Amino acid sequence: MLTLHFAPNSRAGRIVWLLEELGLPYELNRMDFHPKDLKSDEHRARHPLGRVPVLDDDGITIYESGAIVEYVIARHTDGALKPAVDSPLFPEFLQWFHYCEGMVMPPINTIVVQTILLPPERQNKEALEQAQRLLGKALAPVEVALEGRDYLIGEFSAADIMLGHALYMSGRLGCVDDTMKNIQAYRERLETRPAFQKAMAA
Ligand SMILES: N[C@@H](CCC(=O)N[C@@H](CS)C(=O)NCC(=O)O)C(=O)O
Repeated sequence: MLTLHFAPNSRAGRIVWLLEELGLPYELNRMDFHPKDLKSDEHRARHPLGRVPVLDDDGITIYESGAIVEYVIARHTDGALKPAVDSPLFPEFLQWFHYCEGMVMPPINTIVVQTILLPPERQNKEALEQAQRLLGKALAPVEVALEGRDYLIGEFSAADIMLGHALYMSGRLGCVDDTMKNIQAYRERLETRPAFQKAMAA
């Protein structure tokens, strides 16, 4: 049985979205997004930094959302939501899949720290503005890639679960500027997917 260690409004939503898209049975271990749960000895035994998501697959424990997505696809599907290695879509799939945690999430993390996590007296306006500029730069190629396409590689794939979730989070933080029309339409398209809605309601 797959058990997802989960907290709301976190990257754990990606994994719920994935499992719902795939129709796989799973259990949720719901925790609060709070140190009392995430930094407990019990959860640190699963993830040394006390973070989510963590997946447990009958005693196999794995963390890092991208790795979990890859693991579930490899071990629990017949290659769903991922082009075959010899497909012309494969390189682009890999690129956008990893672009998410590599390029888009770092400035989002800084924005969250500088607006939500730090008390106002410790917030740094310069760091915030730099992260906002960086995020704008990181999203520009995504805006271009989505021109004339419904999804990042054309068809819906796990890259949309990674990057789409990041864009959803950045939209909620008010970080996607109004000029990025393709990204806005893409987010709205993703938000109509029943699996996405179930995941965000979890
Ligand atoms: N790169 C990791 C990031 C994991 C991560 O930072 N998760 C956040 C939630 S989105 C977390 O657990 N934060 C709790 C904390 O930092 O105490 C992944 O993709 O799984």
